[in-house]
Parts: sequence; structure tokens; C-alpha cells
Amino acid sequence: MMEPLTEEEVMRVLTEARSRDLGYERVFSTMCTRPHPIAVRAHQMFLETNLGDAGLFPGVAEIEARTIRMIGDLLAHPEAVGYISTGGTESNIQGIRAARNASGRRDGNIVVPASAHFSFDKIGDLLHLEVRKAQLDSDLKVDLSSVESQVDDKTVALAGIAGTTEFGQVDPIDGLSKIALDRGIHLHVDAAFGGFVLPFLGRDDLKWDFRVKGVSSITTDPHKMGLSTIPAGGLLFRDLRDVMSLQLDTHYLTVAKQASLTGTRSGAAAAATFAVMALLGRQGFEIIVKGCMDVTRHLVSGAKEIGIEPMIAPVMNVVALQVPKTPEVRSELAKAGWHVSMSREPHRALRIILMPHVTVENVNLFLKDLDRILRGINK
Ligand code: 0PR
Repeated sequence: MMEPLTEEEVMRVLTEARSRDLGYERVFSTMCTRPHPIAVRAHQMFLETNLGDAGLFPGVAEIEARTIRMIGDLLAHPEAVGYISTGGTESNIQGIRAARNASGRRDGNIVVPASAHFSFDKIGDLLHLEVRKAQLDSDLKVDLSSVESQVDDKTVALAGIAGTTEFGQVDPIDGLSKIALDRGIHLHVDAAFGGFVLPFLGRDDLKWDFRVKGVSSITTDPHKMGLSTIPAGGLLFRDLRDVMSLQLDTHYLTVAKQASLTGTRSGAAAAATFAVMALLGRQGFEIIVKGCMDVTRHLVSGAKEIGIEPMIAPVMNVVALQVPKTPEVRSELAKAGWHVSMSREPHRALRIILMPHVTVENVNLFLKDLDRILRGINK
């Protein structure tokens, strides 16, 4: 190992490295943001706690249980059971793993929308499940007849997305629920992004949470729009039975069983999530989400003024702008300091997430640069 450095030298190395990390101001490609200050305080307080051996940390274990109740309440099922995971990937893996375990199959498949996050491909690999992708309709929602045509006796779960990664679209969860109930299969809703947006939009027409009968599990990430610290994911099940299908004996820990994927896991993330949710309450999140939606509408109307249309009218604070030569435009934007991403083919577009750190001022500057770049490209 290397010779020890002085504390000052260590800090110099870290400070230099940190100075090369980007600030969030011009990052329009991320679903993360600066955590709320109270989340940072809570995180620091609970840094050394480990929910993987919860008997040693009953204080933070109780905080996690209260956090799950608050999230359950947001998802219209306060009795829901689950835990604070490391993020959407772990929550999706575990939601589907519970379904697979309950089915008793080792040669099954899952049917997910073509718009599903790539974590579902990891699931196929890890759990030995065939991942069948159902087509999207013209609104970029999953097409129910395509789902139906792919379901068979080996299907262990369906997934629907409430807030797709690339378009912010919400799948017809009630339609998926009907198929799941008819067939007696698990329906997992990936609301990794939408879980902390949709409840605050005041849109009763969007039905996607536990109010929909066939929904068995939901992913919802505090480290995205929940303003918590990384790594904070949420996984909630309607029934305890699903959590039990994930449990293994731990043999020698202070708790006899463990249902989480990771062993050692952060109590800090749970405390941070609790802190933001308790401080902001529903009203606080409504204000934040309204702010993001105002900035989203501002971006879309500004884009229209320079002749650019979104793929769909934004449902939440994710916008896919249709521009010519998308990869070129994206790299020209990067030269001007703007970080945006792209949606996949066949729905290629500039993908922009209007997180709470994105301001109207920066959207205006961005649009100016975008206009200039497009004029150059069209020449
Ligand atoms: N499900 C959905 C719908 C998602 O959008 C994401 C992540 C996940 C699951 C997986 O969540 P974790 O990354 O927490 O495991 N969506 C973002 C994306 O792929 C993740 C992200 C965040 C990427 C910040 C980049 C970044 O800078 O765009």
C-alpha cells in the first residue's frame, strides 16, 4: 500500500478531484439533484448506522419503518411493507425477484414496456428470466395488446412504468392490472422517478399506485425527486407475503431474517429520506413539483418558439425534444457547457430532465445556445 499522507495532503487530493466534478446548474441530463439541506444533516448524523444488522440500530430501524409508512401513504396504501434500498435498480430487481420466488419458476419470463429502464435487462441476466419487450403506442405508453400477446404460462411478472426514463410517460397501469389479475401474476410498477412527482401533480386521471388493485409492488426513489441523499431507493409491496418470499435466514445477526438485496446498508439514506419527507410534507413537495413543472412548461414553450416540438406533451418534468441530428446537437451543447442526454432509437430526441436545480434563467440561456446551434447545423 502507499505511504501514508498527511491529512492536509489527503484533503488536497480530494479537493482537487471534487473540483473536477460538475456542479448541477447546467446538468439537464440527471435524475439526481442537490439533496435538501436537512437530508444532508440527517445523513451525517447516521453515517455509521447499518440497517443490515438492525438490532444494533433500533433507532434508525424505527425511522426506516416510519419512512416506509410515509411513502406507503403517498402511494395510497399506508400498510404497505418494504424497505429503503440503494435505488431504482435494486428495487426493480427485488420487486421482480419476489414475483419469481412466489411463482416457484426458474425458467420464467417477464413482460416489460420497450421503454423500460435498462435495470430490467440486468434483472433478466441475474434472475435467469427472459425479458420480453412490449411495444409502445403513439403516445409512447405501453401497448396493452402487445403485452397481452407476449404473456404466457411462464410469465412471472408484468412491469409498467410510472414516469418513463426517457419521456416521463405513464403507462396504462390499470390496463396492465386487468391482465395481471386475470392471469394471477405480479404487477410491478417502476415509479423510480414518478413516485415523488405524480402524487403532487393533482392528476386524479393518472392511475398508477396501490389504488389500482392488481399492483403488487412499486419502486419509488427518494434520491431522485425525493431530494434525499444517494443511495436512497424505495421498494414497497402490497402484501407481506412478497417480502417473506425474499427473506433468508441470517444465522448470526441481531435479526433472524433479511429480505434486502444488500447485506450492509445505509441507515443514513433512510434517515435523510425521513428528514426531507417529514420537513416538507405533502405541501412542500407540491411546491417543489409545481416549480419543476413551471420550468418544464417554460422550456417547452421556448422550444416551440424556435421551431422545436416535444415528442409528447410533458406529463412530468421530463422532456424529449425532437431536433435534427440529435447526437451532433448534443455534443455542440456540451461544448457550450450544457449536459443533456438522448432517448433511444426509434424515438431519438434530446432528453431533458427539469430537476429542482434547473432554473428559468438557465433554461433561457440554454434555449439561446440551442437556437444558435440549430441554425449552424441547418446551414
Ligand atoms: N427506473 C427508472 C424509471 C429510472 O429512470 C431509473 C434511473 C431506474 C429505474 C434505476 O434507478 P437507479 O439508477 O437509482 O438504480 N434513471 C436514471 C437514468 O438512467 C438514473 C440516472 C440518474 C442516470 C442520474 C444518470 C444520472 O446522472 O437516466
